[in-house]
Amino acid sequence: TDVTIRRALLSVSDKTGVVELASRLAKNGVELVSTGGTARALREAGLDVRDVSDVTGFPEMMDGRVKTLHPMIHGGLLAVRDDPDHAAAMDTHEIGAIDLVVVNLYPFAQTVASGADRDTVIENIDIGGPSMVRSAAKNHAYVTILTDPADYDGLYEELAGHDGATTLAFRKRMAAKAFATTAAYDSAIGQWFAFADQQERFPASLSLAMTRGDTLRYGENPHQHAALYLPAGPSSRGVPQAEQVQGKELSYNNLNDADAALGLVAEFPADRPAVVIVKHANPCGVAVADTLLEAWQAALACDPVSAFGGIVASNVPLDAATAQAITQIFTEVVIATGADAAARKAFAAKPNLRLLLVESLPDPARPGLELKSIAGGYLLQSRDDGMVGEADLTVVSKRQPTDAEMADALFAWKVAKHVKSNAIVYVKDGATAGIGAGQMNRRDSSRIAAQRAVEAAEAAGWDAPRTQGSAVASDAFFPFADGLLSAVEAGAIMVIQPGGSMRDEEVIKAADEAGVAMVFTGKRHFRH
Ligand code: 93A
Repeated sequence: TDVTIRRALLSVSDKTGVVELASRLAKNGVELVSTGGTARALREAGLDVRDVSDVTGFPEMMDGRVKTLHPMIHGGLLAVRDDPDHAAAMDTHEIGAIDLVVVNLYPFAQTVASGADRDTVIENIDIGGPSMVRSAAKNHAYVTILTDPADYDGLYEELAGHDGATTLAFRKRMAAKAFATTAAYDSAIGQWFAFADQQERFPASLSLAMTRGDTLRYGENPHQHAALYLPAGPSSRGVPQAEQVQGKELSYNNLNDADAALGLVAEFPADRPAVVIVKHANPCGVAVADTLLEAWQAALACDPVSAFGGIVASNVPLDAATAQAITQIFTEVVIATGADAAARKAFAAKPNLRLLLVESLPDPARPGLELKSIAGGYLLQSRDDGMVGEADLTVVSKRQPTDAEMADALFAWKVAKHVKSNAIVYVKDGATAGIGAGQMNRRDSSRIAAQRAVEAAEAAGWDAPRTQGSAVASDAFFPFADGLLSAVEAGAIMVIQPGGSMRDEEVIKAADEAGVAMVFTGKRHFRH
């Protein structure tokens, strides 16, 4: 059962040890056949090699996709040499037996790991290699298959101990390894296909093409260091850079809050003025109105206490009246798509106020990634570009919402997306009436939002809080009816929420009993 090695086919991507192996084989009088790159490496080492194309009578073609896939190769690998029919076929077609195959495969897994694009990954799916490996391994009664440079030493021992032949035991061992290798290889390919979508959405490794912009005075707190990094090269993400027109140096928190304010105000089409006031990255007042001044006043009225030291964003250029009004309270940052000369003059009276102007608003639907650090790693996710319009909503209540209720509900939903969870947002007539943010349970957020509305009414001398007759948004579903009922108690007559709770039926029943209209978005907006 020993088989003397007379002819070897070498075709390796990992060329480790292949020159030494081929030299030893050549010294034993073994004929060497090889594919393009491998043949080149062997010739460079001064060895005599026959090209596969010379054996097959075909050139290696189609970018190497078809090199060894040929009966002259596979006939030489698969023939049962003791079978007269097989032997006759070999004779007829002048197929020479191949006794040893040394193959290792295109580096598929390494290519995926390198973050290569889809086409490159596909090109690195080896077809001819595994075919030869499997042909040789199937026919291990006659053929020796080596798929790992670590086994070359074992081959030397075999050849030395058996007069240039291998034993059946060795060939069997190598065949088993060969099938395990091709199985693992195909399994990696299968995995990649199954998860290719996810893999393509994110880089295989993170080396952010960023350059350091300003070193910031400090981070979130004075004992933390901080710097601003910006995308290297021209901004390719369609996000306009802000220009600072006046005011103190921007701090880490200023940048973070201004980003939150601009991101929210950009959700409102610029055909109607909108104002957002942000504190600690949460909106504390949001309003749209016929004029910018009215929008500012309505946004401020929601929570005048929190607005102190806030960050103000507008979706339209600032005018003098609004600028005047904003400067009446202490404001850290104002960011807008412009400011006329009179508005600039009004701000100039407050030299510390940071005025930022952007050419345009960032597109809320733009693609992008969000990075967050955790101990020992980073979390990367696509940005929350979820947008909900009236057409996406399902009315689940018996009562149909009115147009005005629907408008307030969609407004509340936009705001809730930008409020840290748990988020509860009441909206009445295009202005937030109460916002509950960042609580660990939804009931507390609801309570805070309603309480804010009561306090705002007291401060403004209104008869009733503006939660009366409001629409309320919840960033995630109400797990129980009690959350909805407390909103009803606060005066909500319209509810917008994702739906999808186990107790949806109970919650819908409660809404119907209270005569409240309710819509499901089918989408939630956690924000942490
Ligand atoms: O592109 S292939 O799937 N088609 C083939 O016919 C073929 N024959 C050998 N890949 C093929 N190979 C692989 O080429 C081998 O598995 C080995 O990994 C590589 C060696 O190519 P070269 O000798 O040109 O460096």
